[in-house]
Amino acid sequence: MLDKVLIANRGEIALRILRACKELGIKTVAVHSVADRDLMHVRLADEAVCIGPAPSTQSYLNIPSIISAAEVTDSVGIHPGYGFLAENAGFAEQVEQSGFTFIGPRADTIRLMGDKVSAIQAMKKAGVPTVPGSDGPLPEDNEAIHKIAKRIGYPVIIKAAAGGGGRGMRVVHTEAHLTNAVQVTRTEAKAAFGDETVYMEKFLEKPRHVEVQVLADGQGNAIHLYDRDCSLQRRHQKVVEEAPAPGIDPEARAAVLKSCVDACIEIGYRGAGTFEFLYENGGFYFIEMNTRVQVEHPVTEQVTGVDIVKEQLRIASGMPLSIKQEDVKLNGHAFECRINAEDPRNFMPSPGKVSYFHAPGGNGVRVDSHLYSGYTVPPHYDSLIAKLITWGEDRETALIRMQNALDEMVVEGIKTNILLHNDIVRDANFARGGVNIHYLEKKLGL
Ligand code: MV4
Repeated sequence: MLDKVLIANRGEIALRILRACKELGIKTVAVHSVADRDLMHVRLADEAVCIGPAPSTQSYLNIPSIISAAEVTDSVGIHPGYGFLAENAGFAEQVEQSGFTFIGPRADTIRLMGDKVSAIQAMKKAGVPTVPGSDGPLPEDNEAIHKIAKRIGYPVIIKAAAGGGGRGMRVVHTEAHLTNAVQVTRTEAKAAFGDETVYMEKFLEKPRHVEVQVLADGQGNAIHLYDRDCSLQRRHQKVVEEAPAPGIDPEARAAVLKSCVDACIEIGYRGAGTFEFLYENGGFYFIEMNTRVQVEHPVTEQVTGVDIVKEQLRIASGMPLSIKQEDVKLNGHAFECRINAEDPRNFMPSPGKVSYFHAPGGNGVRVDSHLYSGYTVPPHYDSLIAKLITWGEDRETALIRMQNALDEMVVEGIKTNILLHNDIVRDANFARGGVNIHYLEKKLGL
């Protein structure tokens, strides 16, 4: 097992990783910016190193600073968490070249998935169902582009190969708008990512966002931990997630889960990963793969009993998967509400001092949060302050527990989106299950 792990992140996920390390007897190193001296995990870590000023470009994204911190503390592994450097292939490469273990996939796997065109091609080849599309980058020639769109059928969507997560996309409804849309998306992609490569897909109008969690040890073993539904989102920011995805066609689901496991074996995947799909009219369509632990991983942990972060640490230590597919049993249902420090009227971040915090509790309630009374939420980072997770033997029980938990939770001194969550978990359509990716924005009148 890794002797000492440096946690290259902050907030709730840094605390989550720290707890997993402690359970495994791994020593911990917290790295933090000047603005983050008072983070909960910094207090709890065996060692702490300040890696730079508050802006993340100078601290949590500062690769030399993080690798230096690993060197001076004699760390063995580096866990990137999510966001920041988690899916930066260059970082993974430098970590390994400096003699440390990157707790995640190999750098070339991260690179393969970072380019959405190569990710789709690899998955299609491995038998994962994909969206009808250009099957590669769009050519220069306009006539050729029009031919591809005609074959796919309008509406189509133009996406940047270096994009993902909703950045650099444009929907085209008719032939007349195609040339311009491709041109504008290319220009934006070049400016935002330094890569003007774009590709085309059939635009699915009312899909759900359903994703599959996998674990693979890079030694020929791979399993899935079933699926999650993350359709409830606003401006590509997930708001509520649940596991398993409700009301999915059983045959389509069994097939897609198997295809994800097969793909992991085929590409020699190592670590935790997520296959993102659009789900529409009973069919799954792969769009992207995430090569990190995700914010919403706890809902999967609650319904499978598998500790995903501990598995990441075991895999990085060179151990084979500790669980076999047949041992993974789906048990009950789980929801996660992302609690953000934000203004409920305009969704603007609302940092500041938390004068009082009371976490909910009771049967089937989990709170992943670094918050405490007296903590000041800095303005420099993501506004996620807590993840409220509830489990129940069935979906209705998990939902009632979420309603109660939200009522119990108290955050004073800053604005939060708790009232928005209160509204969502009492929404009749949401209670029924299976709303599509546009539901929340429609409900909010956007
Ligand atoms: C799509 C799509 C419809 N058709 N692709 C947005 C985020 C990025 N991961 C992919 N996205 C989409 N790709 C095709 N072919 C609709 C979206 C989309 C979306 C997807 C998942 C969750 C929320 C979304 C919100 C708007 C658009």
